[in-house]
Amino acid sequence: MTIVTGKAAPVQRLSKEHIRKLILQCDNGDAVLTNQEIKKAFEKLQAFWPGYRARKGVAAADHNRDGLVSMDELDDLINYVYELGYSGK
Ligand SMILES: [Ca+2]
Repeated sequence: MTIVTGKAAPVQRLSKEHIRKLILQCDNGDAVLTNQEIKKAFEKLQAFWPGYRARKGVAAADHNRDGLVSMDELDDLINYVYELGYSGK
């Protein structure tokens, strides 16, 4: 079996710093991210399924299982978004 390694031309991937700013823009100021706020961030990223991505993102980052992403959990949410490889516009 031949493994195809050819890849499309690299696109400008969003940096983690950019993702952090974008996510924090969606926070209502209480420094805790709800599913709705994270969904808004994915809408900004033009995700195909923002609601689905928000649920997965919360699941990946919500270590204390309160259904919210607090600032000490934010890095894991950023890593989740980063691994999806969104590109800038
Ligand atoms: Ca949490």
